[in-house]
Amino acid sequence: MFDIQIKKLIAAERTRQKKVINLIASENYVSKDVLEALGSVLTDKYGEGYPGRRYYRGTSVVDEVELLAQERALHLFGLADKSPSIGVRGNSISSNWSVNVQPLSGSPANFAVYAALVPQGEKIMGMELTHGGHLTHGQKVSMTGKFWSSILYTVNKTTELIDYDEVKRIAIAEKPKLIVSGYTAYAHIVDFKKFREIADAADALLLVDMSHFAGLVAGGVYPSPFPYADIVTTTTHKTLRGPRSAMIFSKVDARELWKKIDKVIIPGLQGGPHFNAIAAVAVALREADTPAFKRYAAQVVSNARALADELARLGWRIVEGGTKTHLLRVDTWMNGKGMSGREAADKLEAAGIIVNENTIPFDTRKPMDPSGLRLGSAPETTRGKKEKDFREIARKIDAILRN
Ligand code: DSN
Repeated sequence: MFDIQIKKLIAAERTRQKKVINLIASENYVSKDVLEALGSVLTDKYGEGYPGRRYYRGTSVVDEVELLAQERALHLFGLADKSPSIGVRGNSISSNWSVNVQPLSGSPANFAVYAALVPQGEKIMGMELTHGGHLTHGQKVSMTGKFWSSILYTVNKTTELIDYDEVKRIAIAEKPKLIVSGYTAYAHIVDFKKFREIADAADALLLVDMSHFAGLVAGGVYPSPFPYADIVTTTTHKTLRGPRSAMIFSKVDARELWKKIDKVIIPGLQGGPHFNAIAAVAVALREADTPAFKRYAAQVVSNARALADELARLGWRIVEGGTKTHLLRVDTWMNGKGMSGREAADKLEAAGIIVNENTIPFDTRKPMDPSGLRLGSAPETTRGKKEKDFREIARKIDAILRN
């Protein structure tokens, strides 16, 4: 590379990544193949539209790239029919699900779903940010909470888990057009069947945002939302271990949700697809469709549990009482007896452990300086760490925070 400044910065980031223990729950380390696809000539090509229906010429190769990504996405999540045929959108496989692989990231993916399916000003219902929901699940500071009227549900104060009866009560009373399930900081298994019943009782669409646990679904260690959801969105760079990108799956039936979503993505919201990212997603999807990835996903969950159990043994309060996924939240504030999440994250960073400060349910502190930390096991599991390593990381965290 001739640009010495950027070259140096890339090298510095590589060194930083190598030196630290990375417990960011939404990060991971991609393969060389994913990086190669990202850094390929595919970045040079414009191709607004969809395969076979573009506004640009010279798209025969990128059409294949996009179709391959769609095909692999449907296959990975068990949505492809056994017998290949011409599919619902001209793909080489048929399926009761359609997938759009063009969203540039998770936030525009969620935004596109609402824009396609919920008239502006109507109600959407998602989980409160401080309890584990995402900004784009209708938080007031997000455009999703400004363009739509958002109803936010919380977890139960005692268990810190979803109270399905309460969510149902709110949904029936408020009658949102769409309910969001799937979170950024919820460490337990979501009962998607119950969410389907809630959505049906409220006559609402069910969107599952599986961004955080998509890799766990692919690896068979987290229940699939597809039997119950109408729409599933996901980013591709967390547990799924791909590049920064996103996908929207929609059920194919008489409602033709996919047609409305496709129209919002382009021409409604985005321009030309990032074909280098789509190719890198295709690579990651193939990598995730292997026995090795299944072992990885199981190890991710087992490692998170080892981390949570050891921290709990050392006296730290784990939100929700533990974890069943790749992430956990630690209450560092402990009703004023401990330290804020920001202070804890600063101390850990100074000692080479990278985490993010995070709110805990019913937090009395602000999101910029909340009461806890969120820890995740996916990146360090990619680096080969096992349960004993994570127990050791827990002891390091304990020693740093108590010092
Ligand atoms: N902010 C991301 C996360 O860390 O979970 C989601 O967008």
